[in-house]
Amino acid sequence: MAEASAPAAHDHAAPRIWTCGRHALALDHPLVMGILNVTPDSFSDGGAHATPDAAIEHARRMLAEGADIIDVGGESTRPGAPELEPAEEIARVLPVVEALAREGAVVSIDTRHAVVASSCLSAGASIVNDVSGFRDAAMRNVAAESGAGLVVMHMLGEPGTMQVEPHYDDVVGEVRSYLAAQAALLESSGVARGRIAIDPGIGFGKTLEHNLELLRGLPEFTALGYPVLVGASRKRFIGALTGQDVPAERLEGSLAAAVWAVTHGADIVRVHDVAETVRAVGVAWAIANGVPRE
Ligand code: HH2
Repeated sequence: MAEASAPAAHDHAAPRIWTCGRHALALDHPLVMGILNVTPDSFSDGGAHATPDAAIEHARRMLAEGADIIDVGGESTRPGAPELEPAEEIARVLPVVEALAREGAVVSIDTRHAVVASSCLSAGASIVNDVSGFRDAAMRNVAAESGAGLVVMHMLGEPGTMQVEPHYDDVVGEVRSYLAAQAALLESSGVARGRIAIDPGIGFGKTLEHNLELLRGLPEFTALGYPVLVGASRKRFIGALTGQDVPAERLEGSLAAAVWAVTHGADIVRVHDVAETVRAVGVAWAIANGVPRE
């Protein structure tokens, strides 16, 4: 009789690939996406990298620390944040995207606006990270006409109102169905399946308990077959658990969440503290899967 098999160790021979424009990202180890906010009002590091030179310098540091992807955002999506004019968003992000792409970095553009996404793709970005999950038909067209990687995230409603008494009957089931439907919509618009990653959208219209349930339910997202991205870094639910009001002080909780995520099915973690995350996740991954082959 066959022995009950242990959880599948990682198959080094055939890594899954996330196709992001000219980059084929192997998912044989967790990828770290470094957050680059080119905004005066992000919740976590508001204004620290608001000029192009400061932002580019910070991105170079994150790349040196082991970031696989740099996620450039020009519009804060913190709860209640005002919506930005796309022209202003483009003015903030474009010089940064251009410079980093020219240096060979895998650049993701974090935007809800089709015109911003298309300008940044022309400037060399390889990934479109849309917190509104490609709800906008114009955004799906930009996606279909490009070869870019796409992050489809779940958000309940809009940033202005998402935290007003969010309710689900079954948060994991509902978020999972939404992501599956949005990914199918992209595929029916002509996007190759291998370009799509999904993200349960920690903090986007979720209570503390919803966030915890989503993290506990990660294997259900992995089961959809798309790479799974998790963005928990410095978020409010961590502060709620640790009693820390200042986002930049939430390092240990952020590392715990990243380690949990990669050991429960996440392929990509979106983080502020790259060096610390690379080390923490590297150790957790080695325990779970063995040492990656060079
Ligand atoms: N979280 C934020 C922004 N973009 N994208 C993805 N895919 N997943 C996330 O969880 C996610 C995201 C948070 O927004 P913001 O308030 O701008 O803060 P920061 O970018 O510093 O995390």
